[in-house]
Amino acid sequence: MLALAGGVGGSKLASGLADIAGDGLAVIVNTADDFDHLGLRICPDLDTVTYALAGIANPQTGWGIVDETWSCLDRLAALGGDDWFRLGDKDLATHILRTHYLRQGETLTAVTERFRQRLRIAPAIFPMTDQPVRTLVRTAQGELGFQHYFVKLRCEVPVLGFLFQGIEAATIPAPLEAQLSPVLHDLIVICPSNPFVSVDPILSVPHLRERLLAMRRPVVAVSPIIGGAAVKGPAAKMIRELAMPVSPVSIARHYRGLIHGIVIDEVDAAHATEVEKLGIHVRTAETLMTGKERQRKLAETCIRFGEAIACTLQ
Ligand code: FO1
Repeated sequence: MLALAGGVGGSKLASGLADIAGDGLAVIVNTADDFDHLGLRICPDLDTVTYALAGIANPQTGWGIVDETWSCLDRLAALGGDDWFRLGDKDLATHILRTHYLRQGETLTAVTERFRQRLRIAPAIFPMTDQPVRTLVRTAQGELGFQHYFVKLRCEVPVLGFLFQGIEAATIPAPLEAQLSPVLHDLIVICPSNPFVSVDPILSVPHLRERLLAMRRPVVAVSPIIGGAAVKGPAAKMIRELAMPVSPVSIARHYRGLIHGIVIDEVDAAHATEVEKLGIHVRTAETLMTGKERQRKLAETCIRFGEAIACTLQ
């Protein structure tokens, strides 16, 4: 099973899928949120997914490590350093070591694999590319770096669109390339991550979307929009600012041509007919993942849904 994931929502479903599939799961993670901060390479989505799969994620924020302390950040602020991006003491170890290995010439794929092994995580975790790709948010104030927009400006500036700087030169890392095979994976799940800034960068890596389609396996997305709002993050606000209706119909339209089915929340059941008119199968479920049990249940729903779709693809 292959999963495409960005931040917190994606990491939760990835955890549920991992509970069922173990090392049969491979997660492809967005790296366009990555940035260099205080001399360190920060890869928020890779870390969010890694910490979730390792069972050490901070349950309050969804990002960072559980039982975090902030001594370093406090000292940094006392010395006049930037503290708008909150790097916890434990989390810092990841950034320091990753930056060290990258400077020694290792690829991000190799460093991610090192951490996966040390943390005894069963599923494979792949950055979408080893080349630097950076999301720029187009606004009336100009183009803003993603973390500047997301954390520093708290997504308050209206968005006009997005650019993935460096995407043309990005390539699929060889270990990920080897995974894009129907022999290894019978289902592709697009996790309930932000479609514009978490999933689109992955799908924009040259040839990746085509390689997924060529697998001819069921592709199932989970809507990150529930009852006209996003569970976390700015997805709903972005959809509104891009002049689309805030409903799972917009998510289905966005992924049209790639997905065969979409899981929408029970509260959105009234939208099912409109989605089906797009030629996309619909399954309704409880998609709010409050707790391990619900993560697993939603993962099971995706798997069963994929199996039902597979019968129609023969
Ligand atoms: N998100 C915040 O809203 N504020 C932060 O200070 C913050 C720090 C941070 C540090 C490490 C890390 O891995 C993630 C962090 N995030 C923070 C989350 C991150 O900005 C977003 O979750 C993703 O980039 C969006 O998917």
